[in-house]
Amino acid sequence: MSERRTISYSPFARIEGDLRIELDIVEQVVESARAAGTLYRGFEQLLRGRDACDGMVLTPRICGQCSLSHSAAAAAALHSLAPEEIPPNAYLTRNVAMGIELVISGITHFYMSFAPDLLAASPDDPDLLRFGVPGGSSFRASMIARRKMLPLLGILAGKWPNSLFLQPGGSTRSLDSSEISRSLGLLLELADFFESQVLGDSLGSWLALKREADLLAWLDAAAHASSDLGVFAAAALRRGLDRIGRWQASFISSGGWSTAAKGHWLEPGFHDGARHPLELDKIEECIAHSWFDAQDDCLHPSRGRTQPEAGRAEAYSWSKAPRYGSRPAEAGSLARMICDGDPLISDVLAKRGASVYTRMLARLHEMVRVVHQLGHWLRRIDPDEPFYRPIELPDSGEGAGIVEAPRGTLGHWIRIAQGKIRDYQIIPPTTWNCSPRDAADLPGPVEQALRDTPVADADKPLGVSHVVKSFDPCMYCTVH
Ligand code: NFE
Repeated sequence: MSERRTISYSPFARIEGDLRIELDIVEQVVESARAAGTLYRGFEQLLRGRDACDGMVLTPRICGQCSLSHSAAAAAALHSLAPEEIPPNAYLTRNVAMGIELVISGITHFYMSFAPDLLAASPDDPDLLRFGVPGGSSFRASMIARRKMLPLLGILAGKWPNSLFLQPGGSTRSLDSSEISRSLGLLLELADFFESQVLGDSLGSWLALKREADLLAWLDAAAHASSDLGVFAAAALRRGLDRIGRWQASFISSGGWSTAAKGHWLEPGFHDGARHPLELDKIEECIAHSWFDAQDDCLHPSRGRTQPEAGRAEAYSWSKAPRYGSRPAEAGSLARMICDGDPLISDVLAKRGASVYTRMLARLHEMVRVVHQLGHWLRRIDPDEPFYRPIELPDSGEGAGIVEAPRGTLGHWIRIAQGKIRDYQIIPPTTWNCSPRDAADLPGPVEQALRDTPVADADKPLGVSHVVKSFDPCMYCTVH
């Protein structure tokens, strides 16, 4: 008879918030998984009845990692209620600030959350000692680089987290030319960290890699092989991280980082082997297995409801289950790179699937792309032009603000009447990724990606941890 058991893992070390993973394990391999957000928060209920603009103050408090993203989505949702365009400077400063938030988040995730597990899996590997927390040389360098980004956010946003500089009319923090120069200087220090520590190469040379064969040849050079990315790639492939965390992925990306009312730096889309235009009408949130009142199972967020009902027997998570055209979708760096048709990551995906390795490589690669792009946006800011335009909001109406947060697509849907919030619905990226099953019993992306993960030692489920952390879950955002 085959050995079969169910094990629950919670909490997970070094992830944001409260996640429980329940696994059905047969012959030391995961047969099925359930991902649960075990904390209830209630931000959507908190917002009901408040002033229309309160979302910009309250929703950044959902999370310290992506507070700017929530603030940008809240401001964009209000802006969508008004016809006026905002100045180009507003888009550019928003993009730079959100790009920095993405890089801070990505550095934190790689060095503080993911890489220490590589060392834990092979504690005698001298190459991996650099990833030790808190003493490893790479860990220390990453925390210094991260800290240096905070003054840059101080210049751009006034403060971080929980800045109020993004408003429906643009940015209330105008930059003068000396602040732009200082920002460019700080950006050079960030680029230097990526070149000397992460890549062992220039940003430009890395960005010239277009296929997996280029990457493998690049890894042959000693300076690249001994960089943090080189050591990660070798360790990940040695451990078979290209064979776990795989699922038949569909991807969602809003493109993000718009530089005008229309037009994104990255192509938006829904990708299921081919890219389709992103149609926001196809988004629904289902609650068949969530602790919410289930009068209507799946609703578009503009009609969504958040009515907790803790007693439901068939439910196992405080996360709802977002679906796109009834299908689960992965959000995040890998999704953005695939929807954008990034040649390197698309080729790695074709060869190695939506695996732990591909997902982590996509996050590192995207950070390099963003760091490279930040200078272009900064240099396009014109200090003599406005950053803000006063916008008159209507008393009633409904709108949506969709942005790309570090972990993926983030949407805020707002309905106001007589200047007050009637309804506010939020779908953060980890709600996409860590969603529970839906009414058709379709598991969410993390649940599907955990299938077939070997669990040789149930007391040390490192493979499970690699898979879960490759999605960089933030459960505070998930359950908001
Ligand atoms: Ni709480 Fe957040 C998520 C991100 S949503 S970290 O999930 O990135 O803006």
